Amino acid sequence: MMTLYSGTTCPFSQRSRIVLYEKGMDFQIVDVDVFNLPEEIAVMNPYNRLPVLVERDLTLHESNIINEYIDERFPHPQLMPPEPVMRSRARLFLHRFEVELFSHVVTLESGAAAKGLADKARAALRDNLAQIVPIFVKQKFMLGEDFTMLDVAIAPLLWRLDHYQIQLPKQAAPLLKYAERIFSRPAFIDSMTPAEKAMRK
Ligand SMILES: N[C@@H](CCC(=O)N[C@@H](CS)C(=O)NCC(=O)O)C(=O)O
Repeated sequence: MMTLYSGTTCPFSQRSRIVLYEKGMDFQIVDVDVFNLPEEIAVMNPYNRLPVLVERDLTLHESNIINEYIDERFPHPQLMPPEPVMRSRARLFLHRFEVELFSHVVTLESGAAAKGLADKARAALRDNLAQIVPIFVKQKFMLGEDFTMLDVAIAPLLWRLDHYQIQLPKQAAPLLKYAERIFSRPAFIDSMTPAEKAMRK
């Protein structure tokens, strides 16, 4: 059985929890306090971060790498596009999310960020999210009509917009509607910890 070491408030861990619940197979989640990491995490992940996935003699870190492994191991429902061109486009998007969005999420998550830095991170997130709004005027999910790994990757950020004190302009309504579509999925609801549920009214 797979075991996921997951931070109870960690957006990257939430990504992997969403994938596990979307697949509907047997797994175990070990809740970890991100601000008080047990020593075993450093043994499993040289960067001492969550999430970490263990299955028999395989130990993985990095949420996107963990998620692709789960997707290949349990192919239904498939979350990465099946065909090589779309698959590589999806990977490029995932990379851009990390550079343009989640680098700023990391700043906000590290409670130690100075106020100026945190405000810059909020502004960058607001502006970069505003740029993807037109996608959702035309389609239901990031890559088209189906829920994919890209929707998994961005969902924890969309859930935390109020929690991070990010205010999007009125024109972002299609993005917020898209977020609601993700939030209503049973796997998304099941993936949340009590601390995450409390982040949004
Ligand atoms: N790029 C990593 C980011 C993981 C990450 O930053 N995890 C945070 C919690 S949300 C963590 O473990 N922080 C503990 C620390 O840095 O001491 C991923 O996608 O898994």
